[in-house]
Amino acid sequence: MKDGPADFFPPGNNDPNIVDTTVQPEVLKWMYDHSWQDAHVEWHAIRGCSVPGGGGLSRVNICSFTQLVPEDQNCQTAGDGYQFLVFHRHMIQALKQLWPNHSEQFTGFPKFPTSAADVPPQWRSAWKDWDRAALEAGRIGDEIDKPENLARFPDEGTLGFWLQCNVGQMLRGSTNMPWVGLHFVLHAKWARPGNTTHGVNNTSANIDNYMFWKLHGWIDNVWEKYRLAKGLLPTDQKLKDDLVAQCREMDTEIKIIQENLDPGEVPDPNEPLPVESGFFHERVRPILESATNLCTGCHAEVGANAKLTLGGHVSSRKIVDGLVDKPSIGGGQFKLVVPGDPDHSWLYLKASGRAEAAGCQPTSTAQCISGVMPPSTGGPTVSAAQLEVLRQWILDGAEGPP
Ligand SMILES: [Cu+2]
Repeated sequence: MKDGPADFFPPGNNDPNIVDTTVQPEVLKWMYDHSWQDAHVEWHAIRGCSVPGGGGLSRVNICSFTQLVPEDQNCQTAGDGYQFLVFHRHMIQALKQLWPNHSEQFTGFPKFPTSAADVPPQWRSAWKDWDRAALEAGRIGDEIDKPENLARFPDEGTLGFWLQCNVGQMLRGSTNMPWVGLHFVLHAKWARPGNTTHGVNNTSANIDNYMFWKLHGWIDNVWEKYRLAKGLLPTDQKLKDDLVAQCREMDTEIKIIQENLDPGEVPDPNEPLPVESGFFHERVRPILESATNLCTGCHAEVGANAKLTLGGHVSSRKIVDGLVDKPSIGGGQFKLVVPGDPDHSWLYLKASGRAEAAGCQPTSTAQCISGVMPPSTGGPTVSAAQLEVLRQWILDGAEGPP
């Protein structure tokens, strides 16, 4: 894959003055394959559910998923400003992890761009100077670690609000907050009239655009500089938890889009789980949710593959209920778990790589998909010791928590 921006021209028009810049085609394809553009739209739309006509951008009637609608709504609270920062950081980090050798594409402007020299060559001829308010706001961002600038923002959410929200939107109760509107003017500045298929001002496709990541990366840099100046570290547990929460929200939105889920099929992520104990909960479940086996990457609580949930925001009781004496979808006559009989339990057969030899017979409701799980060409990834735990649990009657 190449570095830097990719050129994009509208069909039949190679005028250099109309060229737009996107991320590299490989990245574009990955994002479309994973419904990132649509999920990004839904993420913003679900934060507009409290205003009349809000959520209107949604293609899946996202506001009907009332259990997912955040209390913090778009540009109403500092909490929304904070989520804005965390969510866009989650996207940036995910892309950098996918393409560690091309992270430049997802890295922000090193400073607020103030002249044509600060932008890619494709955009230089279109450079126009900022007005004074925007220029001053950009300077505050670059110098966020100066005491007088730190003092303007009592917390990260207030900073996020200031960076995100539009001209005229002021945070209730805030004082000393300078001009608001940076995120919007940055988006507007790189819009290419007549070439908006992947335009940074095209709400449904703006993440395609190279400048999207430059401007959001700059916003992220400002936030990080603020955090460091305030003594907050990238390794702080709260930040990690908040990033995971945003990752999960995006995943849920992706599943709603890709699998056409109804509101009734999506659990409430804020509903507390019961405190549980017992062999399954303490010994088996951690194997299913471990980072090496990653079963719950595909078998989580929302939109699970093969309708099989092995972890996520769900009680162990519910996981076990979904396994014991339940038919499989890919294991023919086999049930997922037969108490006392691991060698006829599809879950165990799949995890141990013995499904192929088990003699699966397709039925009217279940075909036979006998490859090892998690998918691998080198045999089971669940270790021998872990398989022994799983086997023991089934032999002992496959009990769940009371
Ligand atoms: Cu966004």
